[in-house]
Amino acid sequence: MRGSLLLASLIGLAVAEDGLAAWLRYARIPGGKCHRKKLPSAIVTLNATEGLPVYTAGQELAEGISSMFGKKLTLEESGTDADVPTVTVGTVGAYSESGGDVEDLPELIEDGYYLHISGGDVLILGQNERGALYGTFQYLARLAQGKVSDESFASNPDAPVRWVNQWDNLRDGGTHGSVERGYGGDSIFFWDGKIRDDLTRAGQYARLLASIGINAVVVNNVNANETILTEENMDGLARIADEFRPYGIQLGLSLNFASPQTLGGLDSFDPLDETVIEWWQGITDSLYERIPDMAGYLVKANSEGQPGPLTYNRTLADGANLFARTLQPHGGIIMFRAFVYDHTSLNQDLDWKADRANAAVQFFDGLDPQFEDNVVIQIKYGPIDFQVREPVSPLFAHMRETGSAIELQITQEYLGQQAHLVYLAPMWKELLDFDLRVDGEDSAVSDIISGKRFNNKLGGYAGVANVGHNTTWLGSHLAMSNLYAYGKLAWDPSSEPVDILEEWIKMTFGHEQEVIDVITEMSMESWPAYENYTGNLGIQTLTDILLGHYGPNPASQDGNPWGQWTRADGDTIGMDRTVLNGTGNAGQYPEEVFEMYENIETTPDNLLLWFHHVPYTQVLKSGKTVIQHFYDAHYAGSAVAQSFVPRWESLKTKIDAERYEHVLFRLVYQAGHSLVWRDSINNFYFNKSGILDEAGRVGNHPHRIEAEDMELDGYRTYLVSPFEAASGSLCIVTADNSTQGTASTKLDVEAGTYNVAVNYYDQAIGNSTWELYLDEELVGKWHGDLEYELGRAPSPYIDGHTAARITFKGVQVESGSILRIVGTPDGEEPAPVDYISILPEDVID
Ligand code: GCV
Repeated sequence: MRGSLLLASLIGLAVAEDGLAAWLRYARIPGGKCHRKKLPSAIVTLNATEGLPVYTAGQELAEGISSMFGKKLTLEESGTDADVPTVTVGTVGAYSESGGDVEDLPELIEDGYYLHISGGDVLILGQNERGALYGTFQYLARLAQGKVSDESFASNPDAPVRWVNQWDNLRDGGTHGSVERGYGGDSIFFWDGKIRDDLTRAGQYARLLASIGINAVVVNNVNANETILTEENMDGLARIADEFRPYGIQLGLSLNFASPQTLGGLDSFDPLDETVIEWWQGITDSLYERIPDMAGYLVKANSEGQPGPLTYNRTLADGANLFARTLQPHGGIIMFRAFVYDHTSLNQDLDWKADRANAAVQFFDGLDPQFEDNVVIQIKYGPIDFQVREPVSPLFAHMRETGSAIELQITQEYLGQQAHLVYLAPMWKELLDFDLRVDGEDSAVSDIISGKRFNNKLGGYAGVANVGHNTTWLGSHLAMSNLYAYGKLAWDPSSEPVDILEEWIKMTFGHEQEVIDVITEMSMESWPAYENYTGNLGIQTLTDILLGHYGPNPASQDGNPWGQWTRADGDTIGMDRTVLNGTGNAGQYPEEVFEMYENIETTPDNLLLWFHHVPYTQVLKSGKTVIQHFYDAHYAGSAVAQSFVPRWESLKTKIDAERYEHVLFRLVYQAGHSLVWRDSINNFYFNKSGILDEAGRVGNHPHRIEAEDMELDGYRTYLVSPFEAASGSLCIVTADNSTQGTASTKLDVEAGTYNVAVNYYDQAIGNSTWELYLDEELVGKWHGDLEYELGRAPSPYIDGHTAARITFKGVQVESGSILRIVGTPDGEEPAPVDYISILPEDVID
């Protein structure tokens, strides 16, 4: 593909791209020829062995410079003539052995690198081979951004653990398909219970990850299947590790705690039982025999149905240490998840003090000194589960003797599932910068996990990425900024999200200032916008937590033992997490932070409902009431999402057609779905509270024609559940699965040009067809096939997940025209329609 890129840029055409190369496209640099003199002519790799990172670095340099500048470099194994500008790459040790002067080198820690650029003479030295490759990617990234100036600096990672987690299942099917919470297609590692024969994508993934400083990938789901440990699958894992190794990426493995019983045939999985210990030691030894550089394990225990040590009245430390000890002879580490809670017995009606947010600190209480040195506690950023806004988990303040890692989620499970643009780095940055004030001292989360604050040897980052076989990796080109930013922040949490974004855009979409500006502005506005239209004031993402975690369904959060409660009733809303009256969760934070959250006056508005239970009429620091803030924020957030479409369209001639159209499709969809969110949430809380929107918008839609109010033939009305997912609670569906339905109405608008929007439901159980006519003239025809176009969780229901909008722009409408929609059902999908909006220019509703 790079060859064709080169050719196309030579002849000045925009080229179609499928996203596979992501930010490593090595596209031709504008005006690159002028820079050739500042580039090396030869590459020297020191002590390079094929299949290891320094060798890879040499290949990458040759390919990158040729592709970006059209300059072919020679590859040498030892020094070149002094007058040939050369890029030399290797480890500090190899450089020293080759006679290089290492006396004055800045200090490098594991994985760190030194980069010295002086015209075409470039020296890239890694503390280890991986560091040399990181330095190489950094040099190439600079070139890809058009930076050819001299430079000399060392760069060390902030934390030793910079892992990616994949929630890949061994098989497709079941509730979660091939990749749990994955929106980019099937697993790149597994198929049909085994490791894929063709692991090309695994190698390509490793290349991408190495370029952003990641050092390990846990390849299988934390909801682990014991059959990952069959002899055949262990052989397969070794093949994945072989694909990773040239890029310095180590393989990590999720384990199912009960494997000694379910796979090994033992009658127990008690972590203190000698036969169980021996069994695990045997497994670990045979894995390391196959994969001597394996990174270690990841374990989810006693959580959401996963087995664990508590079954035997053993502690979580007993569980973690079991694996830690088997790994110690091999130098491996165990990432033990703090995501431990009981989803079966929490009851919000019986116990005002019940709180899932308390679980992690309670379960790990007192265990800190008991963990082995090679245990890292992997803690989700917030106390619940990857919500649009959470305070940082208080557990970070409790793990002092044991290293901890923050678990971030690149895959947007609760944040739009890659069908909505949400750039996550600003949220991560806020979390990493948050100062927990442990013992009244500076205690930024980033300093706790790097090991600096409590002097821990281990710690760092785990990012749940969940890429898939789709060429876009994550299912959306723009979502790849999140993967890129994750690596960059894990390397250096002091980096600014906006800077990271701009470098990503340059490498991914090119150097045109307008392209950089538009994508930067849209991305930086996207998290606040999404928060605005999905869940404000710390109430969490008000999604359907029982199904899909995608569309709106606030009622689903309460009344079940999952504990993601809002405690909304007719007058009040929010979780009381104070020590004084509530669940006591605020008391799990160190003193200064506790005081801030305990007191409603000092709790920031954006976490008000996380920590306090208040009336809808509670006045915020902004002067608005809670309910009015809800209404306004939902309108403001969805208005931003509407604006993404024209902003992206302004880049039409500046971006290759394939990626332009792919992104446009998603942004148009997001604009429509943000309205579904806005109206669902506003209707829901209006219905609950009975408080009118001061601006008169909620429940008042003068441009809408409700489908149920039209003349129906072959269609019937249908009460939608949840009610707020339909305008007026009702939609229409065809009378049966085989009869066409028609809904018509006479338009009562002035003659003119309008945008005509149709809100319909696209379920994953058929591909209905809709046709829209004005006075017998076809305005548009579309199919219910979003389940193939978007990777987001499919839903069979008529609900907030499946609600969608299609808009026909610039339609000439006559007063008294007959508007008719014809729906043809397919499979089980009854061509559902919610409403039609006849919108004057610039009106969205
Ligand atoms: C892998 C949430 C997700 C689950 C996930 C779990 C976890 O509950 O919805 O899909 O399971 O978190 O992180 O273990």
